[in-house]
Amino acid sequence: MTEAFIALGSNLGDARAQVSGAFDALAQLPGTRLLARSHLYLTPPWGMLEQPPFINAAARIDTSLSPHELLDGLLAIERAAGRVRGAERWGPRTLDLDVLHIDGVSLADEQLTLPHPRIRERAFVLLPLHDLAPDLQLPGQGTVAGLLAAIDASGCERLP
Ligand code: A4P
Ligand code: MG
Repeated sequence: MTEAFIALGSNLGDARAQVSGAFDALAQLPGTRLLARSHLYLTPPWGMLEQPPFINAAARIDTSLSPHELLDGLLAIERAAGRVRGAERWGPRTLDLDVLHIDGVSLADEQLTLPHPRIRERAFVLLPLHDLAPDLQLPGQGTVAGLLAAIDASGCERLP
């Protein structure tokens, strides 16, 4: 079993319910256990600003799936949540699941880049990841706590 961290995000429909449902769907992936859920965060849109705010969270899992099998599982969960991939990069979505990091894995190919290349720019990823693993070392990037200390997370609100 290998430990991995997944980012969850939604800003269409009942975003909070989508993210809660996605935690449950992660636990149902073959060979996979959900070890921990972060808090939920209400976050201002990043990248494309003219869209609703997001609900973001992160999950810690362990899994016997390979990295690409895990990605395929996440894409299937997104499809089941009714995600339609539009032309717009960074546009609104019912559910977005990204692999942030898999223990011991660094890779970049057509389908998958690990660790996720934009973690350090994103408070909406670092805040929930910090709930789960502040001391996690991201290969080539430093610790989660160090990365979070270096960015402005003031627009993000932790939900009760
Ligand atoms: N892919 C490569 N590496 C990975 C990885 N580590 N995890 C490939 C997941 N996927 C990875 O994904 C496109 C393809 O990236 C996948 O099919 C996979 O083969 P996508 O989610 O359709 O891409 P995208 O969303 O159009 O672009 P990008 O850059 O991945 O966007 P993100 O990172 O998904 O960002 N603002 C807030 N506040 N909160 C958000 O959650 N999300 C986005 C989308 C924009 N702004 C946001 C949020
Ligand atoms: Mg994605």
